[in-house]
Amino acid sequence: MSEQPTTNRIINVSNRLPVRIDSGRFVKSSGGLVSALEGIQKSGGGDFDLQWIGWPGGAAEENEQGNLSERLKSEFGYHPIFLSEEEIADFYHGFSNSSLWPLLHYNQTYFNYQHRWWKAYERINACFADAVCDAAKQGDLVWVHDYHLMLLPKMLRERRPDLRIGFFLHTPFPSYEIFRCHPKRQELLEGLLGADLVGFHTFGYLRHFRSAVLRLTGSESDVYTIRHDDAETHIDVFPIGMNWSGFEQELGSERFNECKQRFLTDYANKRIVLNVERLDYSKGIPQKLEAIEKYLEFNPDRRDDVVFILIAVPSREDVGEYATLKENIELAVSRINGQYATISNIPVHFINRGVKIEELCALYAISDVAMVTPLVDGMNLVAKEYIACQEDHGGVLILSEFAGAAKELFNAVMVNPYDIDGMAWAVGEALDMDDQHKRELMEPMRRLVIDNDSKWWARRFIASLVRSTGDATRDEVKRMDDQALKPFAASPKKKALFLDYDGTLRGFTLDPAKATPQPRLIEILEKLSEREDLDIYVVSGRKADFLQKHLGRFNFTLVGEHGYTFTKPGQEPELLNGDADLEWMPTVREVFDLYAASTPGSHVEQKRSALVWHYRAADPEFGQWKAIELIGHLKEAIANVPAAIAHGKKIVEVSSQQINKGMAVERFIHEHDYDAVLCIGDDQTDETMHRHRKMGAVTIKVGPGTTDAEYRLTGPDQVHDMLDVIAQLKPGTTV
Ligand code: ADQ
Repeated sequence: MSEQPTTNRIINVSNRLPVRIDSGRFVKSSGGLVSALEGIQKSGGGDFDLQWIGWPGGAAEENEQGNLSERLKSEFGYHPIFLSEEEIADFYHGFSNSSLWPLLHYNQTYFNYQHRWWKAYERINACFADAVCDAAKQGDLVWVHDYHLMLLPKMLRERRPDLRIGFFLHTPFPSYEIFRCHPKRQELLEGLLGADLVGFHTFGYLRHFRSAVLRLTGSESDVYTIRHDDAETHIDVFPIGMNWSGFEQELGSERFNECKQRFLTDYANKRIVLNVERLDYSKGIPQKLEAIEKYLEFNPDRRDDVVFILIAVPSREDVGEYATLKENIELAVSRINGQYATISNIPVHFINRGVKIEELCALYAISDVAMVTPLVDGMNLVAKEYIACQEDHGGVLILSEFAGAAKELFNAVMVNPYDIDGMAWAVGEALDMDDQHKRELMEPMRRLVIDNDSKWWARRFIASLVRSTGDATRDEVKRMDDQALKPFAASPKKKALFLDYDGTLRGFTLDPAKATPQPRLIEILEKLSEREDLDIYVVSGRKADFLQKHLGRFNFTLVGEHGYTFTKPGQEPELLNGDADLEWMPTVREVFDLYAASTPGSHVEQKRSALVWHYRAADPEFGQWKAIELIGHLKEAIANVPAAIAHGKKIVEVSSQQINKGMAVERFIHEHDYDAVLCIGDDQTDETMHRHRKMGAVTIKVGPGTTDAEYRLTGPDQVHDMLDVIAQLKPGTTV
């Protein structure tokens, strides 16, 4: 995993470059991301050099690509990814905009999927990975944007562990119930988990992401960190801001003033309700038009003086649903205008194209009300831009509760965009609000929007990325390496291996009974059991009969129930401490049975010296809550008895305090005069074995988490590799 960033270079990766090619000429766009990134670049007072990788739009002929690529690199420092017509259809219109976009915006009806699109999505993400790997130097920061590139973080992680990878999702992350519908849900999540840091606009999206990760990959998390395999992905909330420096400059320009004066004359004696958005089904335009219709129906006295300006920028016209939406909007607009136009006023001005920046600013500045009413929206910058432009004019913002911006713009008139009557009523409330009240509402929001602009957003994300390290195992615990095996290689005398089973020799399965040794492990164990200089102990929480059944054929001592039972090769099971006090068991059994009955998917396992409540097959979040509740319950029920409560991996276990793995290890070490000892285990119960580190044992923790062990391995696969090395060591040699 990535080390501390060693360079001050950022590779910014987004589907689109901020430039398009028009008849061989480059037309640069000054979108929000461009301005946001200025704040972190050396040229804008920041610390970083920036390179940008993305698609310049359109389909360039193959023979032109080399030349275009050279020019984009030399003129702008951009690395273009060219797409063919077919790739645009499958990757961009298909997978990205007809498959991902609808689900990310809670629209299952418009969700489409074709396997061909998925293959293109994989392929194009891999092209981006190639380009990043070519451009990135050792230790660079990479910032990946949005849903078009969800597989990229993992692809980069696999190829370039030295990079520090951040991902920001500009759309919502929907509830698990929606996200789970996607046929490639698992792959998409795993793709994102390759990042060191994943950012969202709101805490709600972050919460949904955590829940989807837990349910689809089993990886648990706390508020800011997801732990998976040998790594951690940090997650955090970074609400994007608007491009204040760009707007501030525009608001001070002559062309803006001219425009504003012109509009003030054009709309003299009118009240303006402004609507600006991409023509997208997530923006709730039909619902908004219904509300406008209702307002006009019930307010005949306002039909002469209220104008609803509806600017809808054409978007994704190659996707069928967008064409249908446009037709429906046109129909609704002509119906409303036909019904409610007067001789002196046409109520809805529908403009189906983008407007110039000075026109947009002038409209923001003079409009009495802005209606931002998406059905769902990652953030919505129009709301923030409108507020920023209210320099001397106390406008009112009507804002959908379902826009990410609603989490910040606390003084807006909030509406539910599905409540048509409520929206119509909000229009009246906003238009009739007195001036003093309007200013009181607007001013604090304006300060917030300007202070937290897009540059601030980019700085915060990058600062957080610099701090994030996806390496869960980077602490004082050393990575296990061949050097640590020296005692085993050097000594020809007797040595002992104490091996935990679940999570160490074998990965977890939903049904614990199915976690039996697999062929590679069996092969390695066979080799190990042939070594006469090794005594091998499997020290597990499992019952003696399970261990006997699956490992009894080897020449090992099988220690069960965390040390309560042990079976030497070819002998009958014995008890390590037959005098242990187990009187607490019936009380615990009663409590466990209660929780098993009230938690579907959980069950109780009765051992001779312990009781275990398993919840691996229960709903993960519900299981976790119940486990915490159960532990509280147990602490009261069995206070002052010699029993220990442990919250393990999807289990709660109560076992005798008079028995533990460490005691078992100690006994066997005393019985024999071992020249070297190695203990390895993954969970809390194994920590009692790791105490033998002080006595010179080589101690290894498997997976993330705090430990007393000296070394760490990431999971069972690495354990197998290490055991394989041990099995092949020639006694008395050096490693
Ligand atoms: P969008 O869905 O495109 O972005 P939004 O945040 O509103 O939505 O940004 C639109 C931008 O386009 C604004 O900066 C606006 O000024 C501009 N714009 C809109 N209509 C225009 C018009 N008619 N003429 C000129 N310019 C116009 C996605 C997510 C959002 C998220 C952003 C940023 O869907 O939820 O806020 O990314 O993360």
